[in-house]
Amino acid sequence: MTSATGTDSAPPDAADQPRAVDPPDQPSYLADGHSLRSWLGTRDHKRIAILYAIAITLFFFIGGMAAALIRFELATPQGDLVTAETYNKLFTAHGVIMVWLFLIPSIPQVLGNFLVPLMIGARDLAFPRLNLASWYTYIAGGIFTLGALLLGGVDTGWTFYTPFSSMFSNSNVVMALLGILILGFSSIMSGLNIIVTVHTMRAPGMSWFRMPLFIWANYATSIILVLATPVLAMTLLLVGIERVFQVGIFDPALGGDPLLFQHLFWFYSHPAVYIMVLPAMGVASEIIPCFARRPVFGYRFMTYAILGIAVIGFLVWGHHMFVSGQSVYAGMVFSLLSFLVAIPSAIKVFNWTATLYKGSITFHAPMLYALGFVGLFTIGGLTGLFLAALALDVHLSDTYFVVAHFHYIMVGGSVMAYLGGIHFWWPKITGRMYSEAWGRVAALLIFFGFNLTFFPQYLLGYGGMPRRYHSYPPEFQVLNVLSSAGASLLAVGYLLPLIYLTWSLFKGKRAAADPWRATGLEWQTDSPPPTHNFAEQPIVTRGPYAYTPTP
Ligand code: HEM
Ligand SMILES: [Cu+2]
Repeated sequence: MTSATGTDSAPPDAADQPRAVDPPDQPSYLADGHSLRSWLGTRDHKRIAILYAIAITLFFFIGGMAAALIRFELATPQGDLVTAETYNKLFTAHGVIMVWLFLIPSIPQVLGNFLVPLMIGARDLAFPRLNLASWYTYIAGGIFTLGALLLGGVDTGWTFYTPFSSMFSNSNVVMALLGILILGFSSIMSGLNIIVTVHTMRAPGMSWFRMPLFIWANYATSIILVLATPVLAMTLLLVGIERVFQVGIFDPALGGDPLLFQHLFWFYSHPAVYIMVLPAMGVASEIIPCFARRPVFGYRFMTYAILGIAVIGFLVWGHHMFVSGQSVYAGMVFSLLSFLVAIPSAIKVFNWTATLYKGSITFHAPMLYALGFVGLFTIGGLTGLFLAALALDVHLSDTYFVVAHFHYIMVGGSVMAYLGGIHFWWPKITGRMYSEAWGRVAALLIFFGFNLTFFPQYLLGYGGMPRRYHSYPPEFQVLNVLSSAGASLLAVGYLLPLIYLTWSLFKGKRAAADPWRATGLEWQTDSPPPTHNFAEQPIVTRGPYAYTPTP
């Protein structure tokens, strides 16, 4: 391996003193064709990552608009802005878009697609055409799903509980189910691609335990994607069949079993929450060592924890059904198993913290996001334990407490990490530096706005405010107003990166190959990388995270 090793004791200082940039000897992937065709027909994983980035950003802001309307409605106790029915359609649109069109593809399809080959020293993913097919499938599913949500709407919630969804709802359920079904195929294609790539395309010397944790995280996520998504596809298909052909599957009036739906749905959807958070953990594991100038504490344990989460995550789905009427004994087992899944998560939090210990920490924008991720994920995880306690969940189930719990993990955790990763790898992806000052302002604003939005929701839920209603008793108004105010700040916080990152594309300083003095393979090629990633095949001679602290 070349250079990079010599400089790793210096703190990252890219924003303050950019290093000289050597002229690249090969044209970058961005310069390799400028026509629309060269983008829409590309097989380059880096370009496909950008196609994904554009699409998910669009969906993120559409989903965000639904959230804004929800928070406007909840600023007053009366249901005065929209009707109850429209409100149902709004939270369904918000949930469906954010889960399937944004969170599931976000880190794996954008950062994973771009970085997995670079980080393991490969020229591309194993199946470049499948990669492009996955993007087109995603777009087709996205158009279908969005069409269902906007043309008439869907009022079932993102969970599509039967028999309401299969027999009683008068909304666009079948079209939405088909859209999500198509999106599932995209997930499976990409999952397979990553699995085969990690198995077969690693550079010489890159043994399993020399792989960066981001690769481990994406690998484990891909296994979940491939194993769990077919269950969702089948379940949605069954709902559609019951709805269209009146075959009794879930509706008790036709001889079906509504709990069967909940079992099948959560058998996918609990593992799916780890699809959303494992890649985020991978991002944090790259950023924290770099800005603490310390190797990850307990690398092996981190890999075992990732695998542990992926496996145990398949065994806890029944914790979503404590009040559904499932047997108490099943509930006890699911409660115990849910506590178990917290152990590997806690190991990770402990190890990130221990990585910081005695490090030379600098608070650049990516690090602010990564630290925000750790804190908010921890709060989300701990409140998950409240919910996993059988008796407590009887009180908290279907309240705002649950809403706060999963937003702390999925928004405080995954979205923070996604933004952290975008900031960390932005110089590599685009070849440009963004304004560090604005980066820090946005990270702090998002952190503050996030907490103001969602912390009051824990209190509301604990006080008994149920989720999914468009009006509420007046005593809940103060906390709801705080939450809506926080949401406004958060919206500004999310718009800021859109502005200064776009600006940097045209006016930002040119980025060096390794502006943060990071040690991963992806930093050893140009910024932005040439089409085939590396001028010569990298040979790996050491583990990841060869950082040493500055005295
Ligand atoms: C320490 C690990 C975790 C535990 C013990 C845990 C526990 C729980 C429990 C018991 C519920 C059901 C509450 C109810 O409906 O009454 C729940 C809901 C939920 N959790 Fe977690 N959770 C954990 C981690 C996560 C993670 C990592 C995510 C996402 C990335 C997540 C996302 C969700 C979502 C989306 C829901 C609500 C789904 C809905 O009803 O719409 N959880 N959690
Ligand atoms: Cu769960």
